[in-house]
Amino acid sequence: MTTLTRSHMDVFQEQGYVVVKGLLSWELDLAPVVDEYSRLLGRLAAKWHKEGRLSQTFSGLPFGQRLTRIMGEVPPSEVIQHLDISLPQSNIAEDTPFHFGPAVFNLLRSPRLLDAVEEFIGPEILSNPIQHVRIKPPERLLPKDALGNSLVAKTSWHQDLGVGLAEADRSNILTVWFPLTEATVENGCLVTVPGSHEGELALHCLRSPKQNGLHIPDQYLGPNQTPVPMSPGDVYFMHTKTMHSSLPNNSDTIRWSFDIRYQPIGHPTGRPFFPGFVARSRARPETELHDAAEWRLRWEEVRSNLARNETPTFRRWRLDDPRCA
Ligand SMILES: O=C(O)CCC(=O)C(=O)O
Ligand SMILES: [Fe+2]
Repeated sequence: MTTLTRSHMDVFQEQGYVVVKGLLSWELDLAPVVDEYSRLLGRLAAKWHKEGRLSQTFSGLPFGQRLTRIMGEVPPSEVIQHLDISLPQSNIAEDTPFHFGPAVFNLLRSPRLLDAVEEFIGPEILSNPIQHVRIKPPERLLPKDALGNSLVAKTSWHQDLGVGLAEADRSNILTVWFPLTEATVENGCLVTVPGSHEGELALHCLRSPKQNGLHIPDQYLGPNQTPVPMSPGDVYFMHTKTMHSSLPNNSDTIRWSFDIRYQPIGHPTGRPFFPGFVARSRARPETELHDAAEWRLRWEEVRSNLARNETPTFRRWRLDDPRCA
């Protein structure tokens, strides 16, 4: 059973993205993840308070306010790495934090999500390892050095194809984005250029050697930049070449989203050093991963390998491209 219609598919083909309203269940898909993150934040607050890094644990506050207060004392880029569902792209150590919890794993395997994904890419579905949680406090409260981090601040214009390695240029990777809070123009919803998936991969420039902030220079962006406000339960499906960004959070509360990706099994993922998993296979159901602990273990193994060896590059763009000057 799926709630996708022919017209959703038509919109996706024409615009390069489509929003399916109310696809996810709050009770079954999202609430368990909110609970899991609330417990995680409680553990982190207790630890940092004990270490003298937090003035208090902020335990009486709701999740968003608690996180915002914590990010006021512990650097936001450090806090978000404890919550993210990926490793960073550089400086990976044995103890680099991340979050691979069972509620997130269940969300990645949600039958409501996978039924819809199957409509786009077919029944042999790999969970691509390019995946993030983004929890953005009001941007005015962020320290300057966190403004380039798109996990906590706005995201610059890009195509997801430009974020992975060129080996995945012909992979049919589907980006799936959904909010856990309202996503509005005020608090930093996505913005897209409808139809931009029909073009080529645009030039992406790097801001500085240190930063990872890829962006498409303004002159390559189309004129129809369209905000995409969404509510919890809604899911945005996007083509790899659709140009998109997100607005700054100018509200007083957090803006929380997940972005995950799926692709047909066997296509290159664009991040060969990170582990994907078979989320659904009608041909070989025995290859599906059903065990959250095993998922976490795979990432832990990759982390220790990458910590011991030189981190491979995830970048396909040259720092000194004269067109970026
Ligand atoms: O949520 C954001 O700020 C950006 C998300 C994004 O770029 C993506 O989902 O591909
Ligand atoms: Fe993106």
